[in-house]
Amino acid sequence: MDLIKDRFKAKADIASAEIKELLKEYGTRKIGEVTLSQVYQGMRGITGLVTETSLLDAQEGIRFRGHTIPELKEKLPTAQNGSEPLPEGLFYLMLMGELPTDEDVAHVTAILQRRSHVPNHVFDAIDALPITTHPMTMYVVGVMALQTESSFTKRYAEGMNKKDYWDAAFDDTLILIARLPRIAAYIYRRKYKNSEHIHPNGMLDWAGNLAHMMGFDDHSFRELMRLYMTIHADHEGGNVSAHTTHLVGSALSDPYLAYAAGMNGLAGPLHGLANQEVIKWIFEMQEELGTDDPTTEQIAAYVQKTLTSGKVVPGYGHAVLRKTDPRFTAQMEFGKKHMPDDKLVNTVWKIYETVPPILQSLGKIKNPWPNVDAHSGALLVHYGLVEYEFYTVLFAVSRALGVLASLIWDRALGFPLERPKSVTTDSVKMWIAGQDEIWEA
Ligand code: HAX
Repeated sequence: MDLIKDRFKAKADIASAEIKELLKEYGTRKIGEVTLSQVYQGMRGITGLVTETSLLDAQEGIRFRGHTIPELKEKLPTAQNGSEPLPEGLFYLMLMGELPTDEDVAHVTAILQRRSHVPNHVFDAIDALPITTHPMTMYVVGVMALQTESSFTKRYAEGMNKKDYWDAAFDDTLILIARLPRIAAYIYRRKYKNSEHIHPNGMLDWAGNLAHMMGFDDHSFRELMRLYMTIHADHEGGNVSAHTTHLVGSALSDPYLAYAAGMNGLAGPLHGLANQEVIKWIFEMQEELGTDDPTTEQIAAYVQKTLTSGKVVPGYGHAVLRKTDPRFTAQMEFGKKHMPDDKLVNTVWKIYETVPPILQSLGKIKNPWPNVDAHSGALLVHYGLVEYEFYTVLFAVSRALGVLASLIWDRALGFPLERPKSVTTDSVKMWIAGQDEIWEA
């Protein structure tokens, strides 16, 4: 691993010096105007974070180190006989800022394989939970149990020099990413397959092995996992899971603690849990309508009913995006290639025709278009992965690649404790009445 570690360190030193220069010259320049609405309404549009791994454009969608999803599909190495990008390659790209060669990706795969052994106490911790526990709770408990392995925490206790924080974060990250597929697959087999566990296959890539350990050895399912793990990995820094990981990490909580915290955020229905909510919503619609092939008129009526009962239409809308999510489109293309006649997948496409004009007509929704979660479940159901409560765990395994690559950068660049200013409504009222100067506090 020293090879990529050294390469990374060289890059981090250059970037660190560059940022220092930038701040020396432009540090006091105002970027953006913060309004009272922004303060009260989820800090939308406030630029207040640096995340090096990816950047989200409201119209175009996500770019990973400058590369769009269609570009990644062309440029990242694939598995032998495969055509989908290997997520190890995306991890390398996010970490190093440059596209990996086939050898670089093979190197990362080998690092992960060598570090994938999960200690037994992690399984014991998961087994201690009732079988009815939500898979995301089991997952976070598993990650927390693995925290006993943190070299960041151990080295910090031994008096680690702050210059070495990135190095310890690097070690923890590679071990954590290596072990997450095993933890996820263990939860799946425990909860849904009578605890009949499947050993890892040391010859497989990271995502292929996840598919294998879950019990899906179909070639196209492995390909789906490679695509899935790639497109869910990162969405710049302000989303709940990325921001939480960054925030908790800023207290020098180790990567296990920071990532587990972020995944608790991913488990919320407005964020990553939306992928289970979409399929649940479609299954309920099918049951109510008594058909697995609803017409667009039937779907439209069901959408209206959802809205009238004060619920959101899951899988639609976004805090930043203002167009169809390219992660949705990538999955749609996968569906067209591998399962063009699947009824559920076709229903997802009919929902895509039906929902945006209805949401648009409400006049208040800033983005009526589908996000990543609108499509993923239907592809999984096609292969028999019908246990939708598990879907967010897959999202979480993928998201580790982005948020942990970012966390290494946070430590390499010496980012400080995050501590924005908050106000009270009383202080806001006094500020409005000209009796206080809270904004300068
Ligand atoms: N269905 C119904 N109403 C919606 C809606 C949807 N899909 N999307 C937004 N709205 C509503 C909001 O609830 C809000 O209503 P109120 O003014 O009554 O509170 C109004 O429209 C304005 O919201 P917005 O500014 O357009 O959207 P936000 O930035 O506040 O919220 C959300 C973004 C993603 C949370 C929102 O679109 C939503 O709840 N979508 C459904 C859940 C979902 O798919 N989440 C996954 C998002 C992607 C992601 O993180 N994946 O992991």
